Formats: sequence, C-alpha cells, structure tokens
Amino acid sequence: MTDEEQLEGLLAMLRIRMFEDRVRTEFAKGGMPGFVHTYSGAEAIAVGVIGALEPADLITSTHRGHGHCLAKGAPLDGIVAELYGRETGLCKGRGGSMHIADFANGMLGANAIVGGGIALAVGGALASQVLGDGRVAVAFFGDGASNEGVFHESLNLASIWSLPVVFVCENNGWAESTPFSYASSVSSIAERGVAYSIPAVSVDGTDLTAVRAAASAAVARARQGNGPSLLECIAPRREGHFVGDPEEYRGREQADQARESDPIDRLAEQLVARGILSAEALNAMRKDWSGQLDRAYEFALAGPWPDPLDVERYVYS
Ligand SMILES: Cc1ncc(C[n+]2csc(CCOP(=O)(O)OP(=O)(O)O)c2C)c(N)n1
Repeated sequence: MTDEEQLEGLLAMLRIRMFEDRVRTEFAKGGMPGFVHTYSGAEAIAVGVIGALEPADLITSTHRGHGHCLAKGAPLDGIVAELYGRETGLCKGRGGSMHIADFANGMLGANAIVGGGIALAVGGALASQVLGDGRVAVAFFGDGASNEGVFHESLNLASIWSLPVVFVCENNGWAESTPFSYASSVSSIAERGVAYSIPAVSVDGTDLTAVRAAASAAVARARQGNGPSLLECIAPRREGHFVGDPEEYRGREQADQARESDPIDRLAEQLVARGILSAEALNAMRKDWSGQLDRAYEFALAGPWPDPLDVERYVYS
C-alpha cells in the first residue's frame, strides 16, 4: 500500500470505530430497536479486503455488518436511519442493523442467520461468471459460521465451478459465548481450504497492510478466472458479542488482552513515527467525522416511520 492508501485506510478504520462507539452510546438510550453487534477491532479486515475490490464488486455480510457497509461506501445517513427503522433508511426501515443492505454499492446484505451470507456470495459470483461481467464477490463470516454446513457446501461448489469468490473468515476467537478452541476441529480455519482444493492463508486481521496484500492476491486470482480463495483474518473480539452483553463467560483478563492489538492505534503510531501523519491531522479527522455523525443522527431521528399499510411492499412472494 502506498502512504496515501495507508492514510485513507486509517481514516476508513477510524470512521468505523467512531461509528460503533456512537452506536453503543445511542443504543443505551433505548431508541434503537433490536440487537446490535459492533465491528470494533475488526476494522482492518473490512477496510483491507474491500480496499482490494472495485466499486462494482459484491459483498455479503453478517450480523456484525456496520463496518462492511461503511467500507463498501454505503451513505451514512441511510445507515443510521436504517438502524432506527425509519422510512429514510437504506432498506426503508425494514432491515435494521442485522439486515441492512445497499445494492447500489454492491452490499448484498447483513444477515441475522449465521452463515447466511456465504452462499449468497457464491450466487453473486455465479451470476458474474454467467454474465461475464468480471465482478468478484466476497463473503465475510465468523469462525462460528465456518462450522456450519453452508460454509462447506459453498466452498465445494465454488471450487468445482471455479467461481470468482473470496471467502473471508473473521476469526475473533468466539462464536457468541463458545470459544473457537472448543467448537472447531482445526486450529486454523485456513486448514479447511485443502479439503476443497482452495488456496487458503491465515493473516493477522489487525494489520491493515497484511490483510490488503492477502486480499489483493485472492481478488486478482478470482478476477483472472482462477477460482475461489479462503482468507482467514485473526482479530480478537474487543467487545461483548452484542451491545449490552455482560460477558460472564470470559474473564476480564481475556477481554483486556483482546484490546491490546488495536488495528487503528497500531497503524496510526506507525504513520506518526514515519512523519506521514501528525497528531493534529488525526484530531481534525476525528472532529470532522464526529460532526458528520451528529448530522446523520439528526437526519435519522427526524425521519418518518414506515406506514403500517405498506407492510407488504417490497415482499416478493
Ligand atoms: C443459524 C444461526 N444459528 C445461531 C444463531 C445465534 N447466533 C447469533 S450470532 C452467533 C455467533 C456467531 O459467531 P461467529 O460466526 O464466529 O461470528 P461473530 O459473532 O464472532 O462475529 C450465534 C450462534 C443465529 N443467529 N443463526
């Protein structure tokens, strides 16, 4: 990555972190319905992988999808309004946090069904292959999802049809309250690639440049017609599973450890040490984004609720 790309990457990660910090505060006030799961700590994965894509490429996301949405270029106002269930939201208030989608930007949807996005990305890749439009699809999913049948079926089908898809496992060490070490038959998700003749690598998911390098290779391979890849990105879960999770199942020491390898501090420190970024510029970035967040919340809360009489609109069967 060039210096400029690293600066842009830092800014993109900072935006996600500040977005999620604000969500946590606003959710606690009670106006945001449902459950929310934050992406804090995994920013380098969404930013590194999506940075390797073209705007027309496709992604599918998870229940932890705000970071993917922001990195793929979804408009901030529409995201926040969607979290509040308003007609002005990206999905006209029908999706909320866990089903937010933005087809205009190739974001095919967050998904409350764990593993639900993996096969959708395979479908997106198949469409691209049939249409010959050169698009690549990326499926983001967790380590827990990789123990589900749909993960294995998807990798097999993508392999035999040589589909342009990249499977990105965000391994944060936990599936809700179940440790990865207990629930998985392998010590690394990347080991599973060999069962489907899919090249696989495991990288530090808190290192933006490492994620970007691995993603660029996988995306190039897909775009050249050489088929799927599996990319495991390891990034410890900084927060609870959902906002408000008391985390009784993991000790304070473990939670503190997870916060040690911060992808944003790490890159910011490097860029400051190399004289590419100043503390003042970093503060200015924070201030600017904070103002944009204020305006997005004002827009969202002023938005109308969907009309109950419209409940059957946008339902296809
Ligand atoms: C099919 C299905 N099974 C179970 C759940 C309940 N559930 C929601 S999130 C989650 C854990 C998922 O873990 P992982 O895939 O590792 O993602 P992470 O939350 O760690 O990002 C579970 C079990 C669900 N939503 N869908």
